[in-house]
Amino acid sequence: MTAVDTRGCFLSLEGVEGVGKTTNLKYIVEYLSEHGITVVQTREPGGTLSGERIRDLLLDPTVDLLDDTELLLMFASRAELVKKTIQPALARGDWVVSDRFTDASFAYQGGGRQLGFQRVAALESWVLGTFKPDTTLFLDLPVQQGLDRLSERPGKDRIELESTAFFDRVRVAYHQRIAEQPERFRIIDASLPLSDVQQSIKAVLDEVIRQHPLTTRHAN
Ligand code: T5A
Repeated sequence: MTAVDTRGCFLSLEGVEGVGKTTNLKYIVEYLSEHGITVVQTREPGGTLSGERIRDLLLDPTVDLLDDTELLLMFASRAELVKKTIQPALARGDWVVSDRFTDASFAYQGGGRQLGFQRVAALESWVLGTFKPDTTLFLDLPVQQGLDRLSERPGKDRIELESTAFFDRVRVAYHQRIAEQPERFRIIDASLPLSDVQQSIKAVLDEVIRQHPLTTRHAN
């Protein structure tokens, strides 16, 4: 007898600061729910009780961290999230949508902090094995436009205090990841008006829904 794969689907959202991930995460969760899909929404760093404490430490502008410490804490938060939330949800047949995942470590610590991809890949292999999102939506926007969108927001976290050159390296590193794993990524032009961005996201979601016909659906 052929085994039936009822595993849910894991989507991640990536991009440099202010590209609209949080705004569009809400849209994604609503769209999938309207299609009868049970969705677990999460974020990185964070998403678990311990992970949210690690997030507070990572983003606190008064805390000075070594780059290695920052990378290790990202993976500590990720280990908790994957084992306690993401993998159990997928095993139930639920979908998981995460505001950032491991690609952010490649982009921010590997690229932005210039630790290199190899060191991040070693931790990825140790903590996650081969586990990765099924599909990653990369919201792409010139760095300065993203930073401008955040300019009205009061206060900056520890990473938002970085220079434009840092975020330029982050964006380049994301594009390097996309070039290495093109089958997993969908690039969304985040410079367009929100309604157009959401049309592009909807097209990706429709494609992914078609690819996962066996996912358990709830009645609306
Ligand atoms: N990090 C994370 C690492 O360094 N390594 C890692 O491994 C991981 C996982 C997380 C920080 O941690 C770093 C990356 C980050 O620096 P965070 O608070 O989650 O911190 O930061 P961000 O993920 O960057 O979240 P932001 O809230 O800053 O940006 P978003 O979520 O991308 O943007 P959003 O949705 O809040 O939108 C920003 C503004 O733009 C408007 C929105 O209304 C909002 O005002 N907007 C648009 N305006 C015009 N046109 C559109 N299309 C728009 N879309 C949104």
